[in-house]
Amino acid sequence: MVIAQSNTRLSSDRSLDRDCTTLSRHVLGQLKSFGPNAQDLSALMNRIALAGKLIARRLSQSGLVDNALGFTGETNVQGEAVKKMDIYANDVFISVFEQSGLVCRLASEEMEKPYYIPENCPLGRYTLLYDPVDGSSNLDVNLMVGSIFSIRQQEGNDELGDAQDLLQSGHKQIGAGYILYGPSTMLVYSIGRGVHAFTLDPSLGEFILSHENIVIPKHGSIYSVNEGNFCQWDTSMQEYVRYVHRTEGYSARYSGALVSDFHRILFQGGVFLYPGTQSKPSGKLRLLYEAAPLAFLADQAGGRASDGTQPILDVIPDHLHGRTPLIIGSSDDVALVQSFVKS
Ligand code: P6P
Repeated sequence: MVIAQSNTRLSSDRSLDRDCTTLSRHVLGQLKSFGPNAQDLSALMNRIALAGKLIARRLSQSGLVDNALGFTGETNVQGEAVKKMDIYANDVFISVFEQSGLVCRLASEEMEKPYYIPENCPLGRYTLLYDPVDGSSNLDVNLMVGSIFSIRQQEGNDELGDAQDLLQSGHKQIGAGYILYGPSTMLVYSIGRGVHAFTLDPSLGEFILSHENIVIPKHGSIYSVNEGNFCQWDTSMQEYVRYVHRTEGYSARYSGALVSDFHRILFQGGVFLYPGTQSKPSGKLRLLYEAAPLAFLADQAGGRASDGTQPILDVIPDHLHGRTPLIIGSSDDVALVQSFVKS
């Protein structure tokens, strides 16, 4: 049979084209370039995707694999009990980047100091900051967890080896995103040109574009906060929650995993809050690898992220594991929370 020679497709099936919109192709499309910088960023996102696939695989088997779950018996720099999956996921990111030639440092919630790529490995100019498993308390009960990442460029040559150049505002981020390990594994990212979501197709072993140019609704019915801390909050936060309690149209959703709660708000609107408390005025969430990357996404998707008095992206950390109160989500809902802080 002779197939007519033409430059048009023979089938009108568009799903093939969608299935070919992989993460690396999308990044190059976003940058409209095939130059070395674009190729590096595309390769870096691909390595993050590989980390996500390895962690998703481990999570899917964790109930059946000896020593996959539970605590290590150690505590991390945050003073939190470390789970075996925290360590596994942390090492996954190191393993996928160590020989990549794309990064010079890896900074993680699980490591007091950044991991410097060894001299016998190729060096790159990016630094990856990440929370390898966000929502660890959900691990042993098979609930949603995620990984959060932030991409920065090294500035200067860090001659003291203390990564002081990382202590800059969130505006310095080149890109950011997260991987959500849920019913499907999704990777959501931005490199400053909108927010896009990819869904892992296990049969292909590829993240395929599923949602492009995501926009957070200006308002949503969801408010997401751990009300168990109510009595420790500043009165302004207590007043906001009292307002919500007496106003129709709100629904409380709180999963114990920031990535999961933010992901819902990214698609459906609403607001997530983790305020400071009297004993911990800076709250619990870490700025550089939790709040700032999600604030980057929120900003790109038309939402907002604040520490209650200023945009999260403006906040300059005083150290690598600095914490911040976080109010993030729909622009109208974040503004409403802030109005209570002002009053
Ligand atoms: P709490 C998980 O440990 C985490 O860092 C976030 O993912 C989550 O939003 C928060 O802590 C939950 O903290 O105090 O409500 O259990």
